[in-house]
Amino acid sequence: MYWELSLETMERRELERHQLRLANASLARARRSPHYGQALARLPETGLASLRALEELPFTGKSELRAGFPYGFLAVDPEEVVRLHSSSGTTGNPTVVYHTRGDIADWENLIARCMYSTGVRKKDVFQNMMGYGLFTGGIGFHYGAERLGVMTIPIGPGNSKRQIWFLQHLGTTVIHILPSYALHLAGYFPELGIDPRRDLKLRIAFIGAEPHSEAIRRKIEEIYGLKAYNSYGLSEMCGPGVAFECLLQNGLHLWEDHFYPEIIDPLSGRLLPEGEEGELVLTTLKREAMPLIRYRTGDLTRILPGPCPCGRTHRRIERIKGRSDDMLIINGVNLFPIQIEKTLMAIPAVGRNYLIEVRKVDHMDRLEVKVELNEDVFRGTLAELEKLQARVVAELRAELGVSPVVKLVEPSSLPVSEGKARRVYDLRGGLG
Ligand code: DLL
Repeated sequence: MYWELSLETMERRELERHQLRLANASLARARRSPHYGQALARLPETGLASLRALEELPFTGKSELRAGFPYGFLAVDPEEVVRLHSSSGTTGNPTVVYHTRGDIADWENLIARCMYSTGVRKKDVFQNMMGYGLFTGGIGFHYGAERLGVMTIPIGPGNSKRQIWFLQHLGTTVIHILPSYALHLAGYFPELGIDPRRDLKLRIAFIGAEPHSEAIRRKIEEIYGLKAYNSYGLSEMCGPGVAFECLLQNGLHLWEDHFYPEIIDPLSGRLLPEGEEGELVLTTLKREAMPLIRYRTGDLTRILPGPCPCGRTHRRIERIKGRSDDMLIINGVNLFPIQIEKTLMAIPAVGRNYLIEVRKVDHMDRLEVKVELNEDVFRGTLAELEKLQARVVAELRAELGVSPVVKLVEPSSLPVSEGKARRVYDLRGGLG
């Protein structure tokens, strides 16, 4: 079950010594970049005496990355760079991430480690439905899968009927897919007369790149008849392959021989005691082209206590709750979109998609939730639909502490995109 037994199961004290050596080497490399040359000027040449001393160093945020565009974070001779990826931001300079040949090799190996740990083997057929190109989901997984030696179909996202044709005729056993797209794709099965559990050979899905609740995971598993593993990553660290669920699906092992995690209070920036929820901060331990020190991911999670029975010693993070900048404040009440998803998905009549809109009405915030229904429920009587609507309002109110306006809509009527799902529209202007 282990791709790299000694690294994955390294005894904790040894792992921490290993991390300290790697962190000091990473700091030395980082200082060759214009940004860290300045930001870390006061760091002694001998480096850090302990991992805790990292706490004294400044954070790196997305705004620094943008300000450093295009080469402010490059720590190697440009000739050493073999690839660039860019993350999916929409405003300002893009954030670009450079890779040396060594970075690519490490990344491939991490993906192979993740896939292998869930039981993917050479005999599998792997259909990669994530976007190829600047986004890291497609290419990142592609090379990892080839490294493992599994036949890889680089189909990318979209063109749903063709996806299903490939699933069926090539006997695909493993897919990599956005959770929102997995649910959308499922909408095509009835029309094609396909029962995925009966007619397809799927046994494993890797889902990630966007927040999703446990209920969505279970729904995907149920529809397709497979096991869906949560995969977390971000372009700034490499892409997918930063943290990954093992067979036990009880949190995501963060690969600590490549990344050093800290959890901070997103407001004060203070380090939080182990086990508390806050913003994940990562330091790269091996990256060459663009090492990042104390990078604020914006993602909210916590480190789960205790070792995992799978035998891996790398600590686990909890499923990402959202981004610190995702939080909605509705008439003073704070809430996260994932709470809405969790509540909706626990109601059996609710279908595969939903949308959240917030706007100002008479100076007050109005939270509106559009909810797709299941095919059979949608054809119910008006009285049944009214009863269901009242139930959805009541359950959301109980979870959120605010009362939403709920609109029940037809199955497959809400917009879907080929990329990451956009489910929250804050229409309050600058004040939201
Ligand atoms: O989304 C890398 C990736 C590709 C991960 C494929 C997993 C699978 P970016 O486009 O840079 O990279 O977006 C990174 O997406 O900071 C999180 O906010 C979010 N994210 C990624 N994975 C998860 C996940 C890729 N499993 C940003 N659960 C991150 C929740 C996730 N959010």
